[in-house]
Amino acid sequence: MRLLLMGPPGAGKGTQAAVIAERFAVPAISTGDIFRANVAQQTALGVAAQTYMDAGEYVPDEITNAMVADRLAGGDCADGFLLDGYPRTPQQVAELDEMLALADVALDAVMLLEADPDELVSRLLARAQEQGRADDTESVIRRRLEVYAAETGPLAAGYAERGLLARVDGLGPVDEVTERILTVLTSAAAQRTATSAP
Ligand code: B4P
Repeated sequence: MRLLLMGPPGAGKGTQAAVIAERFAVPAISTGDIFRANVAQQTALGVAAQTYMDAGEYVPDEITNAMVADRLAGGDCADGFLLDGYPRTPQQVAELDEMLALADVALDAVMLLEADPDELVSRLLARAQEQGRADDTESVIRRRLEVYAAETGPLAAGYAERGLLARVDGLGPVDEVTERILTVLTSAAAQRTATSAP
């Protein structure tokens, strides 16, 4: 399975990605996690990304696209992957399309986790208390939500036109959200098997 998990900050992408990836035996690739690991180690990539992340802005496309291309070239992605938080801009969508076309593979499904802004802010503020992430202050959270609405929200329409988009309600207990996603993916997997059958 080749899957995308989209949704605003705090919708539960990272939370759900781990479970789904395990269920489908594919690597979960979170651009946010890769950036944070690089920031923690102060690599050149981390230094380049940190200012943007701390301000709630997106890291520039050239940096993000090169990082994802490199990660998807890993042998563990040959049979599938779950991309969490990528693509987030039209240029990232175009670049991912090109990467997939070059590898002669296609996406199976794009899941869009949805939740209302008040819930998102309260989840992220709760996480700020638990984990102290630099970008989980209220003003930066509000900025991340604005950037998402302006740049990433509109991308869903393109995937809907391709027949790939599944909207999933991200409200409620984590297990229930997982069940909703698995229901969608099980039917996508069945469809994939049916269309690839001789
Ligand atoms: P991310 O790491 O992707 O951060 P995020 O959008 O906040 O999502 P995250 O996965 O952490 O949170 P989740 O919703 O799971 O990105 C961080 C930054 O990296 C970006 O702002 C940007 O600067 C940069 N970046 C990343 N990708 C990029 C790209 N493609 N292009 C450019 N820049 C990029 O969970 C949030 C909280 O909610 C958690 O505490 C969780 O425990 C809780 N939660 C989850 N599900 C819940 C539920 N059902 N009920 C209650 N709480 C729940």
